[in-house]
Amino acid sequence: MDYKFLKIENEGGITTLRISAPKSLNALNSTILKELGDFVENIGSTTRVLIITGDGEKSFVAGADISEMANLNEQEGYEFGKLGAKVFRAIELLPIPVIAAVNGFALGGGCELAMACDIRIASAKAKFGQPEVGLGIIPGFSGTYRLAKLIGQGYAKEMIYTGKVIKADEALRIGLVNAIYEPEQLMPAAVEMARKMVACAPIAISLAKQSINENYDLDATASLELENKLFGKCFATKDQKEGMAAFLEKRSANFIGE
Ligand code: CO8
Repeated sequence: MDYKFLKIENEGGITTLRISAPKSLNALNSTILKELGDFVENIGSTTRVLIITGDGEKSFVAGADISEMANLNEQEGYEFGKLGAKVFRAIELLPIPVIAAVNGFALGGGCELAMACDIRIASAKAKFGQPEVGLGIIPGFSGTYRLAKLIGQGYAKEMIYTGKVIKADEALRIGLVNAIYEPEQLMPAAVEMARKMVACAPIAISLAKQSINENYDLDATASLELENKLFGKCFATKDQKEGMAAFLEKRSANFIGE
């Protein structure tokens, strides 16, 4: 599939995906959502880490496309929300790390997209918010779920009920992002983080991600049991033998993803 709204580059196992709809500050219309869904479904094994960012200097993603939503009826609203939620869930379930490099506005569906990624880092110019109630809707791409899980119900409710937009330093303070960089340092920082991940055992990272993701909704006993099972699985991989042999032989490990 040729993408109209996605710009994709791959170097050394690190794929950078830029959402590019300059006329609407990269707002997500249904074509972009379908392109994202297709990209995720066909991502292939050359991508070891995915970085998602927004094209241009101003915006990561300024939300779902308001002009497309303006005249939807209840059923159409349900379907549009379902499409976004499905694509974001597919991103969350990718068996590789996904870093959101938030370069500007991350509002509504943009904040929700960033939250579907494993890790968020931001430009000092980034702004975050769930302004949907000001438009007469609620966060509909899984924002009520993920924001409350990520930063706690109290502050999530304040952000969602007021629709307030917060700056990068406040996003850092509440744990919505891991780190802030000067705008020109954001992508180098994302790539540096991704390189550290590429140097590690891919199956181990994938199992760690599965454990963290699935533990989210389990009780303590089930969580620890799951982690125990996935921990055991690591010992069926060649990379575990290689990683430990390399340590004992005082050399660098050469992981093969098996
Ligand atoms: N949708 C469509 N167009 C947009 C959007 C958007 N979300 N955001 C910006 N644009 C367009 C503007 O309309 C404008 O177009 P034009 O040049 O044709 O007038 C262009 O982008 C540039 O925007 P501005 O002139 O407004 O730029 P400013 O720098 O003045 O302001 C802002 C930037 C603050 C980002 C401002 O554009 C804004 O407030 N945008 C809307 C942000 C917003 O409310 N986002 C949430 C949308 S709702 C949502 O995401 C719901 C997700 C769940 C959906 C569930 C489905 C049922």
